[in-house]
Amino acid sequence: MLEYAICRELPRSFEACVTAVDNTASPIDISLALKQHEAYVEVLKKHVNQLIEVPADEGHPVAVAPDCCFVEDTCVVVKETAVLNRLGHTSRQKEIQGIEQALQKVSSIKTIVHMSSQDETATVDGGDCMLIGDHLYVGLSARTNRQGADVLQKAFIGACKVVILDTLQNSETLHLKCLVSPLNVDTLVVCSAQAGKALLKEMKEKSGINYNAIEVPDQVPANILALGPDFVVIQKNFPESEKILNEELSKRGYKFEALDMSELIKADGALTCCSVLIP
Ligand code: CIR
Repeated sequence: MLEYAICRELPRSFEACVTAVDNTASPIDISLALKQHEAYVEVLKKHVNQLIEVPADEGHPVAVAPDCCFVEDTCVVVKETAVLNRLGHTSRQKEIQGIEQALQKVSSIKTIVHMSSQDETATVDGGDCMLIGDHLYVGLSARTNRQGADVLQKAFIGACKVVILDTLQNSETLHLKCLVSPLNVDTLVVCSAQAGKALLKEMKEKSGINYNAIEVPDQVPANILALGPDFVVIQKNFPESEKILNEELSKRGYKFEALDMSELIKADGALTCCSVLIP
């Protein structure tokens, strides 16, 4: 069982969040968003020993607070070290306040590095970072830059191998984990679109690891949340991808639950983004 997870309450101001990707999406239904987030937290409670819940941050101007439930972007944790990111969108940079206290409650974390004190031009969103075994993949994107990847590389020296990926840079994709997410150390779920294929190719080439891939046609359900060795959370409402995941996960002996995250998707959130998992 996972030892810790950090999540953050959804602020009422989440209602004002807009999608960067699809500006035709209908407005966020805040009551439904709160219910969907609550259901997500309930699943975490069942699969994690200690859940650290950070209160919502309603104290900032509207542009800052709404995204604070997407805690994944605020930090990267590898073994005994946590890096508090300098987030790629200036409106989100204050979200690390509150997360530092949560990280201090994790007994396995001995060092907390503030990215901003290492390089004030560095930016990283945790959604661009994916730890698989002892490889930390860092996708350079509109949110994550080379300086940010360098700070991670230095902070995690001896703890993992940092593999920097370039493929996202020229794509419309917000984050690395919008296209790919790990089921376990050997197998990834990948969006079968061209951008997903290109990313998987780069990961394999740069790591020398021949990952198995479960390909799904839609981008949103390519983001799964693996909670421990045999349980996975997947997205509801994407029938074609859900059918593939259902078959592939059952075949591999995984149990899973499908969650409807329609209102969080409207703010470009998915499954991994609402928690930081610490083994
Ligand atoms: C943003 O644009 O930063 C948020 N509206 C969405 C962040 C989602 N984060 C993630 O998938 N890791």
